[in-house]
Amino acid sequence: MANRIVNSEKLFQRARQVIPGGVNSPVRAAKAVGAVPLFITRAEGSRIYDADGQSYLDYVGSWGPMILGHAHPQVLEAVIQAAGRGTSYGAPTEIEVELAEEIVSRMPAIGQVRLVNSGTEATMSAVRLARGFTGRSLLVKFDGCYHGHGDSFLVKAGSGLATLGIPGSPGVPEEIASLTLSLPYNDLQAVSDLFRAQGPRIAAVIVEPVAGNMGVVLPQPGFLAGLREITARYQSLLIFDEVITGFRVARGGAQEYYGLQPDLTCLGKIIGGGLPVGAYGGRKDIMAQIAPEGPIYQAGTLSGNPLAAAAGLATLRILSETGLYERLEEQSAFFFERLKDLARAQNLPLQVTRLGSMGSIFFSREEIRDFASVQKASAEAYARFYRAMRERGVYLAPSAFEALFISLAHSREDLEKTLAAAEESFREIR
Ligand code: KE4
Repeated sequence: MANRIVNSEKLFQRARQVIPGGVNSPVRAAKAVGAVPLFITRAEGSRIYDADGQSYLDYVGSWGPMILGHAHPQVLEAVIQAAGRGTSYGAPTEIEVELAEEIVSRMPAIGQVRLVNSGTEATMSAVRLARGFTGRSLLVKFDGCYHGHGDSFLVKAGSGLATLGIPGSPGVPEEIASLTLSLPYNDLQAVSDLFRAQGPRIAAVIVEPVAGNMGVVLPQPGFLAGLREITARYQSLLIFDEVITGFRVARGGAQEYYGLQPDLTCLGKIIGGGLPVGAYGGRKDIMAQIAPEGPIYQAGTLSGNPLAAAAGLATLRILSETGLYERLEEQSAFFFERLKDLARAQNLPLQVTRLGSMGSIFFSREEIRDFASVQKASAEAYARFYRAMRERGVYLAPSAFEALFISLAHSREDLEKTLAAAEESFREIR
C-alpha cells in the first residue's frame, strides 16, 4: 500500500514558499531519489514518525548524532534540567568544561578543544588555525570528502554537492578555491607527488579518516599512516575530520581505531547528542594560538551553549558504559552481512562498505575505494531502492552519497524487519 504522504506534501508546498527548496539543508529535499521529503513530527528510539502519522525505522539518525537512538530519556532529562536554568548566558559554564574534559579524555591527540556550533565551524576554524600556525596557505583535501560548506571545502566535495552533481559552488572566489587541492581518496602516491612539488606551501591535509560523504569508503591499509608520515616530514598539519567518525566507530573515534594521532581533530554530531555542537582540538602548542590566548581569531555567541553541552555530555557518558560499542559492532556486522547475502541470493551486484555502525550499499560490480568508483555505482538504482524501502517503512538517506547508521536503539527485530523489506525491495527494483 503506497504510503499516504498528504500532509508532508502540503507542508513541502508551504515550506517552498518561504525556505529555498523547502528545506534548511539541501540533501533533505530528497530530490536525487525522486521523492517528496517526509516532514517528521517526532522520533523515539529507532523510529521516526511523519506528518501523516506513519512510522519508519530510521537509518539516517539525523546524519549521525543519534547513536543512542532518538529521545533517549537521560539525554532528554539533561536538556530539560539545563533549560530550567535558562537557555544561554554568553558566559563560561561548568558543563562546557565537563564536555571538553570528556572529549579530551577520549582522544589523547586532543590536548585542548574549543566548542563551536557545527561541524562546518569546526573545520573552518581548524583550517584557519593550521594556516595561521604554519604560515602557509595551501590545503589538501580528497575528492568526495565533505567538510561542511566553508569556502575552502567546496572543491570536488561529497555529501549534498555530490548528491546534486555540483562539483563546487558559485560564490567561492577563484582566489580561494585555488588554495584547495583535491586528490583521489586512498591515492597516497598522488599525495607524495604533490608534497614533493609543493610541500613547503601546504598548511594541512584534511581527511575524513573513514569517508562518510560519498557513501562510506574505507581507507586502504597504509593510507592514513602515509598521510601522517608525509605531513610530519613537511611540517604540514594532519587534520582528521571526525565529525561523523568521532565516537561513532570507536570510543576514541577513528584515530583510536587506526592508532594514529592527527595534529588537529574536528568533531560534531554525536558530541551534541542532536543539539548544535561542533568542536576542534589538538596539540596544545597549536591550540595556544587561538584567541584569546593567541592571535588567531575564532568566536561564537552560542558556542558551548549549556543545553547543547548537556545533551552532548549525557550522550558521551552513556556511550562510556561498557559493552555498548561491542553491541553496536555485533548488530552492525549482522545487518550488513545479511544484506550482502540477500543481494547475492538474487544475483544483484551490490557492494557493501562498513566500519562499526556506519555503512553504505552501492549498486555496482566494482570494488569501492574512491569517489571515481563510487560514481560508477547506479544512483538511479539507489533511488529506486530508497523509494521501495520507504514504502515498506524503512527510512534511508535520500542520497546514494551518504551513510546508513545503526543505533543502540535498533533491536534485532528492527534489523530483521529491515532485512525483510530489503529482500522485497531488491526484488522489486530488478
Ligand atoms: P555540519 O556543519 O553539517 O554540522 O557539519 C559539516 C560536516 C563536516 N564534516 C563531515 C565529515 C560531515 O559529514 C559534515 C556534515 N555531514 C552532512 C551529511 N553527511 C550533514 C548533512 C547535511 O548537510 O544536511
